[in-house]
Amino acid sequence: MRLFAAVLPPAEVVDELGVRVDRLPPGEGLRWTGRPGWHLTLAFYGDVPEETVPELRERLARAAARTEAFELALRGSGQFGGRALWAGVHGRTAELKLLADRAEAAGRKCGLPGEHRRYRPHLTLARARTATDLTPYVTALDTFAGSPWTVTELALVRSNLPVSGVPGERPRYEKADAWALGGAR
Ligand code: 2AM
Repeated sequence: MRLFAAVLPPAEVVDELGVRVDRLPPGEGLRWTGRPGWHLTLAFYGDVPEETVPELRERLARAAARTEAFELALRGSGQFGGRALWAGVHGRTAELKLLADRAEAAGRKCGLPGEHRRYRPHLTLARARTATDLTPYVTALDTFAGSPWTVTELALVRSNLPVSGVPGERPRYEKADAWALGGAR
């Protein structure tokens, strides 16, 4: 199954951002991510063999236990090469990165291939099929400052890719498991 580790912002934080995103023009060629699935990716595992999932869960449970709860807030926006528009992350991002490193290491130790990209905390809002000028969107979201919240858990999320073949249909995300961070007990 296709899995990734993530931090899931609470509903009220998603709603605050949603209000701002609703005011943006839809834009041609932009695929907006589904609001119920908004997340901060920590590590992407791709297709994980069924027999590897128990070990991955165990290692993620340990990674969560070793990491203290920490505070974050969504703030501002940015883009990756005109291909992805995202909301920015503010607050204890060093702790977020540490959690991402641990989540990635959990996958690697299970033998899952992990591309080690430089970790850039972000919440993807839209993707563009071709390089697009996303500057107006980034500018419009510049003043966005969401309420801070305390990250208390590490989630394992299952991504169900669309099977209908309908263009533009989005993957469905489903929380498969979650573990309390060490300091959150
Ligand atoms: P993104 O927010 O930067 O796009 C589920 O697909 C999540 O895993 C996405 O939010 C995506 O992060 C992240 N991800 C990282 N590497 C990926 C890859 N190679 N393929 C698909 N998703 C990936």
